[in-house]
Amino acid sequence: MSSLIGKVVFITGASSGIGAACARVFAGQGAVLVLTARRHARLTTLASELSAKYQTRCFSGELDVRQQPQVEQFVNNLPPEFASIDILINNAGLSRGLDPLFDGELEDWEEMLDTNVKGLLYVTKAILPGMLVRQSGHIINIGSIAGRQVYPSGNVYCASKFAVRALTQGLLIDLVNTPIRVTEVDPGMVETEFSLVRFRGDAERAAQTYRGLTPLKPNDIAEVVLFAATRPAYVNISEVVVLPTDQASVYHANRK
Ligand code: NDP
Ligand code: 8X3
Repeated sequence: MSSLIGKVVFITGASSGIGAACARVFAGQGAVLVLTARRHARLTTLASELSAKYQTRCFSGELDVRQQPQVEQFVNNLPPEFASIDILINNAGLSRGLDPLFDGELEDWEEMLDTNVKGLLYVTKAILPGMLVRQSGHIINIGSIAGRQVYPSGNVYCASKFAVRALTQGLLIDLVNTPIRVTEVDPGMVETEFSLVRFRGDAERAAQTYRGLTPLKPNDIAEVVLFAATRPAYVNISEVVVLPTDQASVYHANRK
């Protein structure tokens, strides 16, 4: 296992779910963290927890990945000890609504595509040049099984995750002549705030997503991300699908 001690890990969407779990597992391995999301208060709380538990050096900042100039400025103005990013975890993402395409809301479509696709591109574009100069780095994108199969009313969310998959594959090809690694981790159902966000705070409807089955926990995904990040430099885990045992595909779940 390659050491993460002192490696700088930049995480988008670290205020909740999979992103926060990644922060915890990487902190446990001695990494230095840049925690970003829009809800800065949550990041401050997480940073205090990690510094008390692991003496982690954390820099946290409010960042909306949809705002390209803000992303560029944020990355270019990181304090020197956090500026040489070794690992980027492109995790920020969301779904809005679950409706047939013809009933979809324009603003929901914009939000999903702006966050999941353009946001990932903006952050990558801001961070990758430094990795190229240093000839070192690892970009880990959180995709989804929704980027491999389309489910009813999943239309635009699925399209955004299919795009993440295409971008991961494109990056992998474009970076083949460099030591920079590119990984995509595609989870099935993980119990986070994802469904609460999708259904705009309707907790009862969100809970239905995981009804009668045992979903993954955010930490299950974080451990897979950690595994990919700690392989020897000549090994690239290019893609991993992680499902709950109770889920076989977007269409097949074992609900009791
Ligand atoms: P959560 O809702 O718990 O976390 C989503 C994170 O994304 C939050 O930290 C949120 O932070 C951040 N985020 C959303 N919009 C923006 C934005 N515009 N700028 C910056 N950060 C943003 O959900 P998950 O942890 O489940 O989701 C993480 C990733 O995992 C997403 O890409 C999702 O698509 C993917 N995924 C989730 C699955 C699941 O079943 N939960 C399955 C497969 C993939 P804030 O609101 O503070 O900005
Ligand atoms: C989240 C997984 O299947 O609920 O990406 O869309 S799913």
